[in-house]
Amino acid sequence: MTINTPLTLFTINMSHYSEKIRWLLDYEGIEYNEVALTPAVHTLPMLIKGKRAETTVPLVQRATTCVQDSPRIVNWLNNEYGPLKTLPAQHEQEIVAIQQRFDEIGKPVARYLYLPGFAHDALIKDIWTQFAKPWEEVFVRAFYPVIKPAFKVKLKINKKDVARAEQKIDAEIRWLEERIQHGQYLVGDQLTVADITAASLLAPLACPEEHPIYGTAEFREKMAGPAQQWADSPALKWVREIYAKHRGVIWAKPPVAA
Ligand SMILES: N[C@@H](CCC(=O)N[C@@H](CS)C(=O)NCC(=O)O)C(=O)O
Repeated sequence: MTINTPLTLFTINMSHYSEKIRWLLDYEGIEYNEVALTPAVHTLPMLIKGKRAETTVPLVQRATTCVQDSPRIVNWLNNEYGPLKTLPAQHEQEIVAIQQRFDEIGKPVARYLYLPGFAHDALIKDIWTQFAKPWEEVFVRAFYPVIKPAFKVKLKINKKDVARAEQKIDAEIRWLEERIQHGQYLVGDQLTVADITAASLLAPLACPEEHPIYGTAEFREKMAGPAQQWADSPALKWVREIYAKHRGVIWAKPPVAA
């Protein structure tokens, strides 16, 4: 197995953790094929491939090697394809610490978006089935009335937990605002994994136009509506600037269904 063996990135279209790794691969020029999984149907393949009792995306696979969990994927990519230009050794500790802090708001951000989002079932079903095979589309649409409440319990989409999520997001947005007063990049004078993590994990709130889902008018209005409170904050403006400057075309090579 060599570096020339093709890399596959398993994602869910709307997943911001997936976007983090997709962006990293694009920026580093590491070739990969993206396989977009349909929510709910993703569970079993990710459980089996990840071998970590987790069902999450992103997951990368090269031949028989599978790596799940975005910080573990960053490490693995650095070892196998590195040194990554976005993980300069002299700043690695600091970058990894910032990566960790923004990885921690991924779930609060999802929670915060789905509370208003679930008032728009047609939109959620359309997003969830964007890359579905015909049978998956039938399955997800038919079982949506069961999948939705299960998802709400799993992701703790209830008023109390969403209120906590809002506080946590707000605190990180304030932290980011303070940090970017010292320079355009979070660490050093170039784009690093710290910037990619912060920008992609906050992207569903910032709605950068480069993103094919977060950038749509419908997503902005129906899912990110309450995030309007931060829309003009320096932090979310920074996210949009980093996207405009460093993201490039998303899905230049469109993902395929699993
Ligand atoms: N710690 C993980 C979190 C990934 C995560 O929560 N992914 C979400 C999508 S944004 C997911 O796969 N949710 C479905 C599930 O948990 O089965 C990482 O950094 O990769």
